[in-house]
Amino acid sequence: MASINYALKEISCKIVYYGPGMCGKTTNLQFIHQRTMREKRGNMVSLATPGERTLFFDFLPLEASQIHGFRTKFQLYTVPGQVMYNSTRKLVLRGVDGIIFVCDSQWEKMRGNLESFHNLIGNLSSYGYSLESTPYVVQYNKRDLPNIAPIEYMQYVVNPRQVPSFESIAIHGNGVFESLNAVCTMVLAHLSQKQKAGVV
Ligand SMILES: Nc1nc2c(ncn2[C@@H]2O[C@H](COP(=O)(O)OP(=O)(O)O)[C@@H](O)[C@H]2O)c(=O)[nH]1
Ligand SMILES: [Mg+2]
Repeated sequence: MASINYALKEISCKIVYYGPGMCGKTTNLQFIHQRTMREKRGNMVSLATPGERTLFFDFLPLEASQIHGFRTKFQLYTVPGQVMYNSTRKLVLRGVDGIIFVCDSQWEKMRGNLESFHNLIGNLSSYGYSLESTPYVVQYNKRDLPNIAPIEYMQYVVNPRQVPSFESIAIHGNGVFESLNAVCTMVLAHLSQKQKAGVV
């Protein structure tokens, strides 16, 4: 959950890019890192795992929105996609504030998308979290490829709750900041609701 540092007047939120291997999670982070002013971001750090990499970096959004005088800071993480790394995936979800569920739009990846979606639900529940209580958006990536499923079909498969969704071409940056901004806005609204309710 978001950590609030009263001394520094800073709120830190954790955003996780979740989805099957090779769907474009790292590409999202790389694009954001490239396009964010140096003073607004920390270093992008790669934690190497044998086959794939989990990445995170500190990120201060350009708006640097002040909520009741607090600076907001977002830490973006990706998870390793392959089935064998489930313990790492679970660990990265610990304390998550918001999720961008990234899908690969190619027809042959539909099963992988759905498996990853169910894996997300299962891993969240191991911490007592759920999609109902966690702000998240869905990103339909690789819209530039020829063999892609229509959005309506993908919505039916991986977005039963009809949360905000975005088409993207992460290699060119299309839809990347749109997805990030949407989830960050949802996370801050969620936090402010909890504050009002006296939960944090
Ligand atoms: N054509 C196309 N390729 C993409 C897109 N996004 C990512 N890729 C490619 O897909 C591969 C896997 O991307 P990566 O970000 O490493 O996936 P991850 O495993 O989810 O982190 C890389 O070769 C990327 O260049 C996209 O929107 N369109
Ligand atoms: Mg990756």
